[in-house]
Amino acid sequence: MKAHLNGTVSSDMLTGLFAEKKWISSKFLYDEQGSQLFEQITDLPEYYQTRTEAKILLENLSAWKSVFRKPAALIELGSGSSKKTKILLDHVPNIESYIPIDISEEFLADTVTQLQALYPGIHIQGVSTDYTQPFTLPDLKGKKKIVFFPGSTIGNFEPREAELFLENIRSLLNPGDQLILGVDRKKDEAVLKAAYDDAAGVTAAFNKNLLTRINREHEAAIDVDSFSHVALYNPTAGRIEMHLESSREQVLTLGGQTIEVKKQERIHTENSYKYDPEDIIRLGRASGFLLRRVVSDEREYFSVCLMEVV
Ligand code: AVI
Repeated sequence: MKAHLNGTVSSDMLTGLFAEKKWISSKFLYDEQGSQLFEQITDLPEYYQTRTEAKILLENLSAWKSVFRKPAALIELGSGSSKKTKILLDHVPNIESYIPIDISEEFLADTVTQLQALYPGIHIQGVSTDYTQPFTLPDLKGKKKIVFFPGSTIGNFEPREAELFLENIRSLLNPGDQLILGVDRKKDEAVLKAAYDDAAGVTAAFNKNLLTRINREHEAAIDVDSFSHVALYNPTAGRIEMHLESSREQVLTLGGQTIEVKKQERIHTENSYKYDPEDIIRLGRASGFLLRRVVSDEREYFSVCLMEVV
């Protein structure tokens, strides 16, 4: 999967470092190196999410076939290489059009060319945009629309942001249109922590790459090795948090300004919210969707939710 919350070069990246509780937005995790590291994360033994979601999709084809009982358009948010979508395109009849949406124009154009050759019977039209911002869809001539948002990316939105985001998606749809949403569930803390603090240190490298990016893009000289990766589960908020913890007291010099960092002070870099079905019902109610069906793996680690516009 490609990065979906692609950040651009901007001082936006530094704002949170001047706050009382330091933070950097997780959208900046996905520069070229970060996107490659994320790709590696999805193959890690501890990161069950990607594998589990693909398995759920493949083992429940009748559920997706019933969504596409009538010919419809499939719209994917943050399509990347459309790896998981191929499961649907390969097995589900009645997908008349496929609209992959991705921020990376070049990558999207390549994917569309490749997919069109593989699926000549499906009309494929890419939309290059930041789908987290309001956008419009091409004219789908009254066809039923099925939005596909896999990967549990919804978990990286703050709860209120997630509601507003889905409300915005809802505004592009009509009653009866549906959303297929992948979410990572609440579970044993040790399983969650391992998924975000793997033995090979790939997630640590992914997190620390934020500092490398700041050094490169802001001519800073942060000693990346003086920070360590911290992943913890916050049960009250129902989320995994990633932080970067300073091993010593130090002063960071950034764009001509200085920032004091205490020993063991943390910079908060990502939240990954976990959603059980009751959380999805609530999210749906707040954004104009009704939860129709939850399909999970046998361990109930991950769910693919079918939601309908009301
Ligand atoms: C992209 N997103 C769903 C990942 C997650 O699990 O929240 C990002 C990630 N962060 C650390 N590992 C993976």
